[in-house]
Formats: sequence, structure tokens, C-alpha cells
Amino acid sequence: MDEKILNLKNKLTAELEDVSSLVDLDKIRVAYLGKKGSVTNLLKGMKDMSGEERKEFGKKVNELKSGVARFIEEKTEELKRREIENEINSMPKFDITTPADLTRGSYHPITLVQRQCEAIFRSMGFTVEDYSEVVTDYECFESLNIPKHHPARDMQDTYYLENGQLLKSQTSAAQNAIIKKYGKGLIEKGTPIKAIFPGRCFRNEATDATHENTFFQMEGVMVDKDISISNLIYFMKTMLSEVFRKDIKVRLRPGFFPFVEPGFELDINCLICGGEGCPSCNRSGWLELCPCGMIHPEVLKEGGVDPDEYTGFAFGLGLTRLVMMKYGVKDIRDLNSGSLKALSQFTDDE
Ligand code: FA5
Repeated sequence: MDEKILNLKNKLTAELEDVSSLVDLDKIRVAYLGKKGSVTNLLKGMKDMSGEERKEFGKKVNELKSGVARFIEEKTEELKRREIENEINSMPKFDITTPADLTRGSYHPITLVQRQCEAIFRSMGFTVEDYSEVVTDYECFESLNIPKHHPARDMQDTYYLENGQLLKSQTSAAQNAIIKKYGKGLIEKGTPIKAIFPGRCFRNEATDATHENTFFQMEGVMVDKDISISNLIYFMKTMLSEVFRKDIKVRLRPGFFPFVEPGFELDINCLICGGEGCPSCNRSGWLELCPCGMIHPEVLKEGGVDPDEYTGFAFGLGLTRLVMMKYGVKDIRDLNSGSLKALSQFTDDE
């Protein structure tokens, strides 16, 4: 019996040396520790043993069992670490010190990703809208269920102009106009409102690796009969898998915005550090990318759409942060630096 234990240990050690994926490792775990696994089978042979023999053998098998579990745990950690390293190494390399190729012009990376997002949403039947950068208090706040003196205004440190207008602090400022523009078609012809509107936003931020005072968002709305959170999640997932061309980890958590109910924060696993925590994700492993939710009935009503008959979702994608994740740009400020050395490295949307 002792020989059986030793053989099993040697076999496991050899198999663990060869294993290179978490899926295969799980197969090994089941083969050894599962209900019908080799270690579990050893215990079955104990029924024919005498009391003393059984005690001695049981102790050894239990030691083997915890040893096997420890080996597998260590191997799991090692493979996870390797997966993260591979993920990081496979990202396009953005090197701020690369000499600039000034013989030809290039698009700004934000333009490239914005165009890519526009193409993705167009292919799903959305129209692309443009909107001004100077807007009224009504557009940016009041039409969005944020009356004057509402505490939610403190979430954004807004630049006001002397004439009472303001620099758009969020692309949501166009929501009311878009709902009004396409609401007639919805009510009279049953054509759903499906629009995205990218744009530059301004906030008086203390800047850091993920915050700029001037950045891009891309808003999206869809309103029709029976629109639900499932529709919202479907469009978000499709957009992200198309932009990154691979599966990426996201998480959805509750978020508060007065113009949606319920509201969510959609975070993306940081692709700079693979989720370990770094300055680009404020050491949390996650990056706030796309708040979203079901449009608040008051906002639909303000746009002339009956909330008892229609529902809709809205999202506010952080386009500049998406660019950071897509191209591995560690500091958001590099994107506004105007440095041709940095920016001329992006010559197409790949
Ligand atoms: C908003 O601006 C809401 N209008 C989003 C929204 C739309 C919610 C529709 C619900 C429905 P927030 O302030 O969290 O939310 O900004 C949205 C995204 O813009 C953030 O997740 C982030 O990716 C990006 N963002 C915000 N502030 C900055 C900044 N200073 N620098 C760079 N990106 C920023």
C-alpha cells in the first residue's frame, strides 16, 4: 500500500510539471481528488484492513490528500501569474520614447477608437449624433432630473461661463435633445430611438493617471417598448468584445446617477497590470469605464416620451479610458500631451 501512495505521488509530480493551462490543471485535480479520483479510491481499499492497519494507512492517505491539494494550489497560482504575464506581453506596446515618424500624419488614438466604436454601433442600427460643447444648465442637469442645488451636481466640478452656460461635463447633456429629436418617430411609427453621441467633456479635475480636465465620453441611448437591462448588457458586451477582439473581465455594480434607475457602474479589469493593481487603476485592479442604467421615467417624460409605455437604457462610456486600456497607455495625460513622439505611434485601428 505504501508503494501505491509513493507511485501516486510520483505520477502527480510528473503530471504537474507538464501541465500548462488552468483547464488541464482542473482535470488533474478531479482525477486525483474528485469523487472517483485516485486518492479517494485508495481510501476505498481500507475496508479489508485490520483496525491498526486502517488507522496507519488512513493517516498516510490524508497526508497525501492535503499534499496533493497544496501542490495543485501552488500550481494554480503559478499558472494564473503566467496568464497575466502573457496577457500583458500580448498587449500592443506603447512606448513614449519611440522616435517619431514625422514623414506622415496620423490620427489621434482617441479618433481611431471613437471611429471604431461608431462603426460597431452603426452596424447594430444606431445613428451617430454630434452635439455642442457649450451647453445650458437645462441640458446638462435639469433635463436629467438634477434640479438646481441637487447634491448630485457636486459629483462633477463644472466650468461655468459668464453668460450662465457651461462646458459640457458629460455627454448625457445631449440626452434630452436626442429623445426629443427621435421621440416623434418612436410614438408615431414605432421606430426605436437608437443613438450614440461621442463628445469632449470638461471638468475641473485634479489630474492624475486616470483623470484629465478634458476627456472624451461616448453616450448611448436606446428607447422602445420592453427594453430591459438584458438589452443594455448585450450591447455593452458586444461593444467591448469588438473593441478588444477578445474576452475581457468586466464587473457590474450598483451606481447612482439621478437620470437612471436602476443605475450601474461597469468596470473593466485593468489591462495594464492584469488586475494586480497599479497607478493606472488607482491600485484597485479595476477601472471605471462605463456607467449605465435604465433611463429614469422623469427623463423620458421631459423628452416627451410616455414612461408607462416605453422604457430605455443609457450608458456613458469613458472613451479616453477605453483608449488607455486598448493601447496600454499608462497615463491619461500622455493622450493630451500633443507629443508627436507618443501619438504618431498609432497609425490604424489595430
Ligand atoms: C457620467 O458622466 C454619466 N453621465 C454617465 C452615465 C450616462 C451614467 C448614462 C448613466 C447613464 P461619470 O462621471 O462616472 O458618469 O463618467 C463616466 C465615465 O467617464 C467614467 O467611468 C470614466 O470612464 C470617464 N471619466 C469621468 N471623469 C473623467 C476624467 N476626469 N478623466 C477621464 N475620464 C473620465
